[in-house]
Formats: sequence, C-alpha cells, structure tokens
Amino acid sequence: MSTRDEKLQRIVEARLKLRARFLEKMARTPGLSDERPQGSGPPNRHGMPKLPPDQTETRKWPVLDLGVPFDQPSLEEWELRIDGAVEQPLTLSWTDFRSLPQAEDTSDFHCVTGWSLMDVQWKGVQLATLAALARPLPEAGFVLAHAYDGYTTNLALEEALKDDVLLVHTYNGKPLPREHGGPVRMITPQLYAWKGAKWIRRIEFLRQDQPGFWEQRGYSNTAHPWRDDRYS
Ligand SMILES: Nc1nc2c(c(=O)[nH]1)N[C@H]1C(S)=C(S)[C@@H](COP(=O)(O)O)O[C@H]1N2
Ligand SMILES: [Mo]
Repeated sequence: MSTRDEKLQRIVEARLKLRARFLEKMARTPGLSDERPQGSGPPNRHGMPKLPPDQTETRKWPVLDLGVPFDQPSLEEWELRIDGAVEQPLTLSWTDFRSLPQAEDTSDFHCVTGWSLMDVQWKGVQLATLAALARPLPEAGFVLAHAYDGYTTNLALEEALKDDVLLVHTYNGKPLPREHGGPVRMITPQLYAWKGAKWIRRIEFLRQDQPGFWEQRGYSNTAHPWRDDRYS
C-alpha cells in the first residue's frame, strides 16, 4: 500500500472514531443535532420550509465583513495552522491543503442580517478531516476560527465536525473570490454565516468556549437559523 493510501486510511479511521464520540455527545444533547433529512432541497434545508424565519432570498451574493485592511498572503505564503487542545498541531501549506481529501456539498447560506443565498455548490476540505489529522484531545469541546483580517468566531465541536462544515476554495465551479474570503473560507451551513471565517488562517481547539468577534458583541453563541437564534 502506498504511503498516500495509508495516510488516507489513517484519516478515515480517525474520522470514524471522532464521529462515534460526537454522535454519542449529540445523542445526549438532542437540541444540537439536526432532524433526519427528509423532503427536498440541499441537506441544510431538508424537511424545512424554503427559508428560515425572517430571511429573504438574494440572487446576488452580498459582501459583508469588518472591512479592515490586512495583508493578503500569496498562495506561496498562505498557511493554515491547526493547534490548541490537539495531540498533533500542524501547519498546512496551500499544496498540503489542496492534496487533502476533497468534499463537495450544496447548501444554503444564511446571513444574520436577513439574506439567504440558495443552492450554493461548494468544494473544499471538511473541518472533520483537519480535526482527524490534528486529533483533538478528549477535553476539547470547542473551536475558535481565526482569520487573516483578525476576525474570530467560535463553534461547539459537535457543530464544527458536521459533514457540511467545509473550508472551501470553490463555489459554483469557480475559485472563491477574494472578497468572499478566498483563497479559503469556512462555511457552516447549519448555522448563520458569521460562524464561517473568511480568509481563514488558524483553527484553534479549545477546552473552554471562547466567544469570537461577534459573539463578544451580542450575537448568539449557537446561531441556529431555523430557530431564529440570532442574538443573545
Ligand atoms: N474573516 C472574516 N470572516 C467573516 C466576517 C469578517 O468580517 N471577517 N464576517 C462574517 C459575517 S458577519 C458574514 S455575514 C459572512 C459574510 O460572507 P460574505 O461576505 O462572503 O457574504 O462572513 C463572515 N465571516
Ligand atoms: Mo453577518
């Protein structure tokens, strides 16, 4: 077996172990797990009305961020760090990142300010794949995403490890444009879009929850669009 196959097999094994651990946790906290998929539309819409409460569909994708100037790394300079409460902290180059197993998913993108972009086709790497490489410690229960513009946002690990949480580089078949967080941003289709850091730079695993930029400023910690869970 080639080292590449071995690497993939290790990732899959680690992923399945993590999955078992978090399925158990989700079963103990049913409010955090989603309903079984049913009905039509992308998986983050299955069994639900077309739009979450108080959302309006948009055709054109708005740009919404802090707008602070920052140094955009070239692809040669770009790196993604995975660290904190993990067994194996790691730093991935652009080439490393692109050679990881790739995932595709179609989902809707809901902004807390009231617009929703429907049926977006995403391509990228599952956060769960990165977690499998870094191996979060049993005490790790949270993730803090850090971005190149200084933005941060936090997630419970059981949300972060959902299959549709991706670090995307492609949307609707095109490279993710810089204004939407290219070369790589995170998406969290089960949660409002602010939980997905544009220009992602670092994923920090945490033993204790640590509110991110908007969460420190009164946004909901949990951010579930279908529950109109916007602010705390
Ligand atoms: N790095 C970074 N990521 C960010 C933000 C930001 O200011 N900086 N804003 C968040 C908010 S509030 C929203 S609604 C979405 C918007 O993504 P978009 O500009 O691609 O529509 O990005 C989220 N991720
Ligand atoms: Mo937002």
